[in-house]
Order: sequence, then structure tokens, then C-alpha cells
Amino acid sequence: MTDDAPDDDASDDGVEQESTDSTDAERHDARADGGDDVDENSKREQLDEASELPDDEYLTTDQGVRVDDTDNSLTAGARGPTLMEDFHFREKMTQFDHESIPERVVHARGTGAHGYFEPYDDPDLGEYDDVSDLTKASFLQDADQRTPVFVRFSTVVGSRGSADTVRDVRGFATKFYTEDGNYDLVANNMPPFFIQDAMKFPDLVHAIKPEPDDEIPQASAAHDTFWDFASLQPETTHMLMWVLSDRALPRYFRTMEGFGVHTFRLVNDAGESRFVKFHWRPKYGTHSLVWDETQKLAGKDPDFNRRNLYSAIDGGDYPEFELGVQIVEEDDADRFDFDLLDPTKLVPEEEVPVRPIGRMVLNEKPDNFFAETEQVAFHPGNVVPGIDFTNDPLLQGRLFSYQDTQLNRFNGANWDELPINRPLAEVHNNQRAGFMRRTINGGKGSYSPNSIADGEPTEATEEEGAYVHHAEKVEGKKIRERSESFQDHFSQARLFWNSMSEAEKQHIVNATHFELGKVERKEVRERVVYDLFNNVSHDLAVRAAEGIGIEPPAEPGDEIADHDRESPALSQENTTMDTIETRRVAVLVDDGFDDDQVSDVMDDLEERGATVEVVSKMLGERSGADGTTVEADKSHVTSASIMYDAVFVPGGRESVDALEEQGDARHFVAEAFKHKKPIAALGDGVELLEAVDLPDVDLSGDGDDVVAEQGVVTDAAADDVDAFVDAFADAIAEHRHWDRTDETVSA
Ligand code: HDE
Repeated sequence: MTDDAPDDDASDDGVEQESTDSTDAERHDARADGGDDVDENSKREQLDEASELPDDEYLTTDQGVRVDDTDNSLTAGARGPTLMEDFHFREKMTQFDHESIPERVVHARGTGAHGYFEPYDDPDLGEYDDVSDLTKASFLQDADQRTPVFVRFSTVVGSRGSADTVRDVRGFATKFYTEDGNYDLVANNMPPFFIQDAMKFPDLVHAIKPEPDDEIPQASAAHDTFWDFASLQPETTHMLMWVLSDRALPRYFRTMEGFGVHTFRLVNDAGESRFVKFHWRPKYGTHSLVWDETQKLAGKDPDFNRRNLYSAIDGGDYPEFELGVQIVEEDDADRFDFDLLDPTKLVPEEEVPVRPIGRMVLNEKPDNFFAETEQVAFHPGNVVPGIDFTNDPLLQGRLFSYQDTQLNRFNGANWDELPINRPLAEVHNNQRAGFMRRTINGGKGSYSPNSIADGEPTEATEEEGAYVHHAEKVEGKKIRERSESFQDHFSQARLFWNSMSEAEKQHIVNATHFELGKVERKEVRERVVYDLFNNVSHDLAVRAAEGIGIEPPAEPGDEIADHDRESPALSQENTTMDTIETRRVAVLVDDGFDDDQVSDVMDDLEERGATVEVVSKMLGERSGADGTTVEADKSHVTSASIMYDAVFVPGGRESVDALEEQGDARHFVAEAFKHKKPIAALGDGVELLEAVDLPDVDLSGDGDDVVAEQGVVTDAAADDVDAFVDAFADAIAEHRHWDRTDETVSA
């Protein structure tokens, strides 16, 4: 938005122009401080305005008529037929019958949050002093300017009511309400995609969705049609590695990376364009659930990730992500052994580092799921000056699909007027009709060129802030052909496999046993292993084959990607592990716990930023040996170790004796151990760990110093609580302890 834009003048001097929409003035007012800078509060104000409740607290119909009885239909006699003239009944039922809109064909299950984005003060842009050298996008320039955002996280395959913890790609879509209009970064939590050309998307989605005859299975790729498709479409191989890996099982949305997938362009004021890959990096590290946890959580708390997003916001642990860019000069694009336009490839961070340029904080829950999270409509084609497209054939197809899908979801073209989709930037154009039009546009000038509305709204020049597409030179014959440079399907799949730690590799192998183990057709299982996996890694192919009843291949495949390259950035073992902020710790107690140990350890962990909850057999108050009381946050029936990142067992004779008797308490510790989580015990509490018989772990049974082994921290003497909490915090920061040898049940 530039100061000399003709419409600004119009609204500033208060003269109502024929072409000015009646709601534009309201939008203008809603902008923070009356200034030109968009503030993160202004979207909130706009939404509050839209949801303003009337002063009258009486129940009314949609026509504003007060209602006398909303419990009984109007009938002819107390036991007689219902009368058609009961307008309140008819309206109430009609509204109910039409309460849903078509769920998204993919990404149906989602969770949203409001927040803001702000560029960094001193962006570490290497050779670029200033982000303006890279892009003219105004919301990326000024560290003092906060841009409101709305983010929707989603799973892809399952229906709206499916579980949060399924094995799947996660969507990570962000709408930036910038002063130059809305910009949508519609990203996923994995950097490659399954296919190279949008033409294949309906086939991919038909194959991975529940099978068409019986609609089984829900929210899962573990069935014949998906693997049949994948086995015949080798370009899926790199993405298959990601989907089989821990990345497909994120523990919380706020500890998940995001990737723009495609190569986009950044364009600066001088019209210079560079290629860019977008990254979101979570502040507290990238973490995953283990498979066994996902299965149990799907029953015990199918809203696990959604609930956590909101409890984090409620508790002030605002989810935070850093926006980073990988920049490739246009002249440099040919230096890779893959094509930058191929969306099944990533740019290894070791070759092109990710440069942080700003941060996003999610600090507010939506007020209404339907109006905001369900009705938000993203579109990768929503860009602002300074951000542009490339010829990636997947991206090009998306530019059609998202607009089209919104027409289906909203039954018309006016979805962008809904409060959650409406830009903060002013809107002036000649579109003024269609289903459910909300704006009442005045005047006769609804065409261009016109003279009767003084030619307005007028087109802007580039200097006045108009979006001008990058003038890329394009020529070619009309053909249906996949570029030769898109043909290597195995090198990056191998790069990913090579980069995994041994535990991560084992998880991928375990995942193949589940996913392919559910495939009934043996020839499909064979094709996946022989034609795909065996060209990634012979080791992977053999280990996968062993679990799914097919003959392990004798030799590596003919197209094996024979290199030993690794990219450490791909392994979650290299994620942030120096903080316990926002981690959730369970304290297991019963009556008679050691008062000091409970309060000292809880206080210390909370001071370090962890969230600590008391878990006991039943809800209610528990009393310590010295008479202090704590309120149980959760009972064994409603919780389990799978909902926490770590477990602490304090001492106290009576409490520990009671816990030893409780199967649920013993199971809590044993299960946390199996899932490689940090466990700590003080004083008598160590006895509960002994009762569970944690294999091959040395406990401080002889009462000496703090012992920390494989993430199990104990101090039976309980004489140095500070040292104990230090060791426990180190163990929590590490997240999981893969060195545990117990393989009785694989995690
Ligand atoms: Fe989407 N995708 N997609 N997608 N996508 C949709 O749009 C589509 C792709 C992504 O929270 C749909 O509004 C095609 C890649 C997210 O509302 C639909 C192709 C990436 C969301 C659609 C792709 C995404 C969607 C369904 C291949 C990562 C959820 C509902 C050409 C960069 C947005 C809707 C939200 C949603 C089409 C591939 C991310 C049908 C045709 C690659 C995060 O339009």
C-alpha cells in the first residue's frame, strides 16, 4: 500500500467515491492506531467486530423476533401434530440441517491459532546486508512491524473426526494479513512431495484415501491401493522415506518443522529475482512420538496435538517458529544434481544454509472453530509484491486447485469476504455480486474503464505497490513430457536414509513392517521392496522384507543410488536439545509423599520452564507426610505416561508403598521407560523403579550420589536435590534415550 494510492485519498478526505465499498471504511478504522502499519491486534479487532454480540440477551430468531419457548414445538393439542407455522422450529431445524460445509478433500482435520510475525532486527543474511536486497515484500522489512497471522495445522488423509496422532504428513498453512494484502504460505512438515506434476494429485489422493468400495481404512496409508500406486510411481520414493520416518508422527504441532516444498522466487525493488525455499523451525526443537504412543493416544486422547496447542497458548508457552530462507542465485541453479523445479527434492542445508529472517508467535486461540479454523481458506496463489512463483509443475497446478476447491466448499466466490479470510488491506474492485455477497457496494461504476466514477478504482503502477509478475522469459513447444532433469528418484531418498541415526532407521524399518504388513497383495509388497527400497538401500530392503513375508533381495537394485552422502539437518537427533522449556513432567504421588521433595523439584522444574502435573490414582487432594497437600491434576484413568515427556517419583514411605501396589503406577514408569523417556526418582521413590525392574539400568540403590544412566536419574539418599534436578533437566532436554537396550516391546 503506498501513500499516494488514489483510494487512500478518497477515504482520508471522507468523500464517499462511487467505487468505494461501504465496509472499506470499517476496515480502515480497524487498522491499528489509525496508522499505515498493520498491528497484530488489528485482525483481532476486525474479528471481534464481526462477532459482536447484541446487547439484548433474549433469545431471538434470525429475524430478531424474541422467542417464548425453545423446548416445545407448536402442536395442535398437547399430544397432537406439529404445525408448519412454527417458524421458530423450522428455522432452528433448517439451520441445524445445514450446519456443515463439505470437509476439505485433503487436510480435513485441522487446528488453528492466531499470532503475529515479526522480522528480525539483524537478519543474519550472509552476503545480504538487508532483506530488501532479496525482496521488496514489505512485511519482511521492518523489525518494528508486526503482521497478524492465522495458522492452521492439519493431517492430510483422515476425515475431520480422525485422530491427531496418525502416521501422515502434516499441513502447516499460514495466512499473513500484510498491509499489501494477504500472503498465504501453505506448507507441509516435510520438504519433498510424493509427485512431481499436479496432474497426478487426484490419483495419489484416490490411492491414499480409504478404499472406494468399503471406505476402509480411515486416516491411514497402510492399505493396498496406496502402496500399489506408490510401487508403480517411483518418484514417490523420497517422500515415502519421510512418511515412514518419525517425521510423520509429530509430538505437538509446536515442535514441528514446516517447509514451503516448492522453490519460489524472491524479487527485490530492482526487479532482481532469486530462488528461495521457505522453512519454519520450531523454537523448542523438532520432536516426534514413538509409534506405540501414537496408537494409544489415538484412543486415550485423539485430540492430543490439538489439545496441546491450546494448553500451551493458555499457559503462556506460546508456540514460536523461526522463518528461514535458502537462497539460490538464478545463475547458480544448475549447480545441483537435481532440478530446483522438482518438488520431490530438497536443497540440503549443508549446501545452502537456512538464513533466519523472522519469527512467528502463536498467542491466541480462535473464538469459534467453524467461523475461523473451518472457514479459513488458503491459496498458494495469494502472494504479495516481492514473492513470486516458479515453473514447478506441482506448484502451477496448485494455483488452480485451491481457488477451485474453495468454490466447492463455500458454494460461491465470496469466501474471501468471510472475517477470517478478509484482508486488512483495503479491497477495491468491480466484483460485487455472487452467492452470499456481504459487502454492499454503492454507485454505478462497476466496470473498467469508466468515467462516471472518475475512472476508479484505478490500476496502480509497480511504484504505487501493484503486483507485477516477474518477467521470466518462457518459450517452448506444447508437449506432455517430464523433464529429463526430473528422472532421478532415488538419490535423495538415500540421502535421507543415510542421514538417520540407527534408532531412526529402525523406526523406518518398523514402519515398513506395519504399513506393508497390512498390504494383502504380495506382489505389491514385493514391488515396493524390490523396485523402490532396494534402489535406496540394500540394507533397508532386506530389513523390510524380513518383516513382511517376502524373500529379501540378494543384490542391491539396478538403479541403486550409490553414494554415502549424509545431511545431518535431516535427523531429528540433531535438533535443539538444550532446554526443558514447555516439556510436560508427571509427578506420581499418593498420600504420604515427601513434602519437601515434591515442592522443591516441582518449583525448580517450573522455574526452568517445564509444565509439571501431579498424577495420582484418583482426582482430589493428596496429603504429604508433613501435612502439605497437592491437588491431583490427572488420575490414572484419564492420563498415562504417553501424555508426558518425563516422569518423577518422589519419596515418602506411604506414598511409595501405595504406588508399588498400583498396577497403573508401575505401568506408568515401565511404559515411560519403554518409550525412552526420562524418569527420575528421589529417596524411597527409587523403590518403585526397582519394583518395575528396569532392565540394565544402574539405580542409586546404595544411597550414594545422583546416578544418571540412560536417562534414568536417581538419588536414594536424596541429599543433593539441586544436583538431582540438574541431572534430570539434562535428561529431559535430551528428550528420548535411545541407548536403552530393552527391546521386549519395540517403541
Ligand atoms: Fe494442498 N490442497 N495440494 N498441498 N494443501 C489443499 O485446499 C493440492 C500440496 C496443503 O489448512 C486443498 O483448501 C493439489 C503441497 C495444506 O486449509 C486442495 C496439490 C503442499 C493444505 C489442495 C497439493 C500442500 C492443503 C484442500 C498438488 C505443501 C491445508 C482444501 C498439485 C507445500 C490448508 C483446500 C488448510 C489443502 C490441492 C499439494 C499443502 C484440494 C492439487 C505440495 C497445508 O485445494
